[in-house]
Amino acid sequence: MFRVVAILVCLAVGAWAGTIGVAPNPFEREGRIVGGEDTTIRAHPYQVSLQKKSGSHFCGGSLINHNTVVTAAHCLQGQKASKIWVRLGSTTYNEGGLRVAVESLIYNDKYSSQTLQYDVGLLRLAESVAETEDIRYIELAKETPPTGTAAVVTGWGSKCYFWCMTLPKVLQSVVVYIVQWKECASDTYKYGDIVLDTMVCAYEKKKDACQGDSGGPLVANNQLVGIVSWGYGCAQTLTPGVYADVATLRDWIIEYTEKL
Ligand code: 4AZ
Repeated sequence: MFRVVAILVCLAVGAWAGTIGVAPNPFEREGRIVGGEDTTIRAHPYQVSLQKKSGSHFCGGSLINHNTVVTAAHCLQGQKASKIWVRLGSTTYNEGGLRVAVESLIYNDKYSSQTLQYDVGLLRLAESVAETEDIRYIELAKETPPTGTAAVVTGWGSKCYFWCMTLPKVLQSVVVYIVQWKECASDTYKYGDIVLDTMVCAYEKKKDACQGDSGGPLVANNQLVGIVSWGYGCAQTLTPGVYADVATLRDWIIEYTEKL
């Protein structure tokens, strides 16, 4: 999500977020999760791409059972299920694997676009999807891992904050380290009290999630720990990526997976 500093950049580059990955542009460069490397869907088979009908990628997500994807509320606000497609089982967001329609969506009614609390939502797929080597359901973390735990964030989002206007076609991954919300809100980092208890941070110098990774998975010990949510820019010093905290939001996810 764009916040404060990000808003200025957003103004500077116009309606960039809306055209991410699709518009040809004069500053074209390869993009990816900041500081990451090419990976495969087989290494992260729970990762999905949320797409428009046109095939443009707009957010990530994680498959949690045969027909449910967890993503960020801010990826779903103002959207219609009938206008979203999900690509699963492909290293490249633009081809391969399965492309499935969405039957319904919901996001946490406590989600606030001001504070970004409760940034969690669900999609019900129009088809049931079986597990394969390239498609797997991921377990939800029951507890937030301790600060310092290694975690991996993946996605087809931007490689850098300025002048990275196209998205990588190949899935990117990067290792970052958990920072629990209270510590993330401490003077050690730059956010202060805007980091709240439904959030968990993850940090590593010069490595981060970025625009287009939103909604995607932060995974530790083979469990979904976080949902890419927001940050001040990407990979800036002492400004961790901020994620929706799956352990805190787990009861909501389980309840609404049934009600969806
Ligand atoms: C975004 O705008 C976004 N560096 C996602 C993640 C981060 C920043 C922005 C974290 O979707």
